[in-house]
Amino acid sequence: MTIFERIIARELPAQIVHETPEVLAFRDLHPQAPTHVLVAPKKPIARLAAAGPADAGLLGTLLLAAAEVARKLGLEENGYRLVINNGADGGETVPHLHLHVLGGRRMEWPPG
Ligand code: DGP
Repeated sequence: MTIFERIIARELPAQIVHETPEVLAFRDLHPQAPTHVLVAPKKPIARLAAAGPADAGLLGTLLLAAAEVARKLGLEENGYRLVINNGADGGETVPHLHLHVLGGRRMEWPPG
């Protein structure tokens, strides 16, 4: 069981900012921006590459939940960044699909 599954099961504490029947959003333990929230499906999909056609609706739900989190946390006006780290070179450290919502500062492009 991953850390995120344990957070979703309420076995580990987290600062939850948004919840729906399919999605949980909580603050990142090591924030990389003034606002840094992780939006995860409750269904344990390891990473984007492990999602299949049956997950298409859930992936859309995840994106819309990220936009809702950004709206709720006041990021909409100045903007924000969404990130998915997929696999080792992508920087993935927790093998449970999640979107990073980063905001509250100007992001650089390209990322380092
Ligand atoms: P990634 O590298 O994309 O797999 O992102 C994993 C993120 O999860 C990373 O930014 C740090 C965060 N994280 C790791 N452990 C915990 C935890 O126990 N609680 C919370 N809230 N975040 C965690």
